[in-house]
Amino acid sequence: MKNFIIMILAILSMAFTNKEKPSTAKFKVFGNCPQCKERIDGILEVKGVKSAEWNVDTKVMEVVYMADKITIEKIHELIASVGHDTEKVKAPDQVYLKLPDCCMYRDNDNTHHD
Ligand SMILES: [Cu+2]
Repeated sequence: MKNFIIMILAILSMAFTNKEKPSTAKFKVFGNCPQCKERIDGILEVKGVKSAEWNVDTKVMEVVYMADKITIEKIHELIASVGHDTEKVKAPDQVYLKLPDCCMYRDNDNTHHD
């Protein structure tokens, strides 16, 4: 009986330590201005993303997410879906071309990444 209880406790503690911890990812997202920031950070207000903070100056996105709820690929796709290129995923032209003029980062030599 004592062994049985120890076994149950061992299984329980394993179950708890196996709980997913948040992952942090840092990658480049292309954009220009505070309006871009709102758009980029806003699209990541989804289940599985704990926090998302894009830096307008460095263009670096720092995202904290739960890898069991959302994949990093999906995060890149979400950002691209609102018109912003990431390191991995290019935004569709038809979405990009609808961005306000101030957000047209592909025309800006400073942020051009080709
Ligand atoms: Cu903008």
